[in-house]
Amino acid sequence: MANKEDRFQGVDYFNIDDLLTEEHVLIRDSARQWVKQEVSPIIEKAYEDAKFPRQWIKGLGEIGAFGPYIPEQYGGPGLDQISYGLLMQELERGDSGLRSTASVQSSLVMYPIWQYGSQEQKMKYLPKLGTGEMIGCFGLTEPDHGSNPGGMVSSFKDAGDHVILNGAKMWISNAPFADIAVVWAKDESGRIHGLLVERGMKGFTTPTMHGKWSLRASDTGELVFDNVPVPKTNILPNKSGLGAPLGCLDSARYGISWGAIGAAMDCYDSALRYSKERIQFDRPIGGFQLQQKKLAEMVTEITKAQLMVYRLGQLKNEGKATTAQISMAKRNSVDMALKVSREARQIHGAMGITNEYPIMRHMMNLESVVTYEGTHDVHLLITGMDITGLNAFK
Ligand code: TGC
Ligand code: FAD
Repeated sequence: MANKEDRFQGVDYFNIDDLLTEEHVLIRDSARQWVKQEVSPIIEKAYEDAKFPRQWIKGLGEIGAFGPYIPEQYGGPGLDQISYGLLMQELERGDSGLRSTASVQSSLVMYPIWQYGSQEQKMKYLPKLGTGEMIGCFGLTEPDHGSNPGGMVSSFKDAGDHVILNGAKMWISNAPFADIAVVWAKDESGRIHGLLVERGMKGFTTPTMHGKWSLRASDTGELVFDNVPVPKTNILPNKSGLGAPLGCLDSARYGISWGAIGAAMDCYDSALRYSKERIQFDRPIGGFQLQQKKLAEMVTEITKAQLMVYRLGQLKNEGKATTAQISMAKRNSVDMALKVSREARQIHGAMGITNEYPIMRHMMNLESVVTYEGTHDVHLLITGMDITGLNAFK
């Protein structure tokens, strides 16, 4: 079992660090240090066991990874969007499943409560979600509605002071151990609303999904609602319609656009080091032009993606980032990271398929990341729609 020293050094070919504030660097470096100490020593075992190590939750809260941009009045650190991006980059450098847990908690659970919730809901849930005392999940996808969530069939009926919820969600990150689920379902008129469904509510179960060869260090499950009575005070009052869950996705996709670069950085960092240490034909393999081509193209693509997400972060800080810009960045970063992981795998030769190195794990993880939060195709069609004004979905 791999338990080697984590020698990751970061990748900054265009001196992007010069654009960061002291606070950004401090946040990034603390997260990097935490990942080296707490994640790297056990990630390969967690991956093999297909278990999310729950002992990470407290530390994630302490480094500010749960709702970094949530204001202080709700117990959050009130950081900017570039800080959020840097945190996701460092976590996904450790493992995409780790970043998933932080993405879901921040952008898919805390964000909708903060943006669409009542004052009571914010005060009840946000501080505990921020520390990790409470863990949440986000139920949008259904067995028959993945890319097309607007077709969902989960629904609820009015029953006085509560509603009765029926339906099922699948592929839900953190479902097996979440304390609370933000669930999207239709009312009797067919309008989509967000409901806060708590573990322990009658008729609510969260079976674990097994058999993943990707994102194994993240627990994935179903959400099953069999006549679940949900108090009306648990419905998010301030936004409804498909735009409500899609607004959360904008925030999560933004985080992934940074996160996937972290996975690519780890693959490149490992491949560069390996290319200098591995000797064949009496020379380090890094001296061969074919290996240099791979490495040079990897660092070029990482740098291009870094510049895109940094600018996107500035736009997000100014409240100007569009859904289409976020789609382009999510798609570009994940596609780039997948290609980098495949090239890095080749540079490591046979060792690249083992858990002595992080490459194959990142590569397998990225096969989930390229599908969830909108597939590679869906994001291309969002860009296509934006530039042509023509909707390919309808
Ligand atoms: P469409 O008709 O285009 O839009 C419906 C309404 O929503 C509005 N809207 C948005 N609002 C806010 N933010 C956005 N990003 C928005 N995009 C659209 C839109 O203006 C409209 O509003 P209104 O008032 O006119 O009703 O919707 P559509 O049904 O044609 O679908 C468009 C499409 C395909 C792009 C969308 O459905 C989509 O993005 N599909 C992909 C689904 C997806 O990404 N699912 C992710 C599930 S969560 C997940 O994967 C978590 S993984 C977590 C982890 O582990 O990290
Ligand atoms: P489908 O929508 O069936 O797509 C299948 C293929 O058809 C894809 O290649 C797609 O690009 C293509 N396609 C679909 N429509 C079009 C079109 N109009 N034009 C061209 N091609 C098209 N969901 C949640 O709600 N919460 C979660 O926490 C969550 N976590 C996840 C964790 C993991 C590990 C995974 C793998 C998924 C998770 N998901 C979650 C679900 C994820 O969001 C969906 O898998 C994703 O949206 C795609 O849906 P689908 O798998 O049903 O694919």
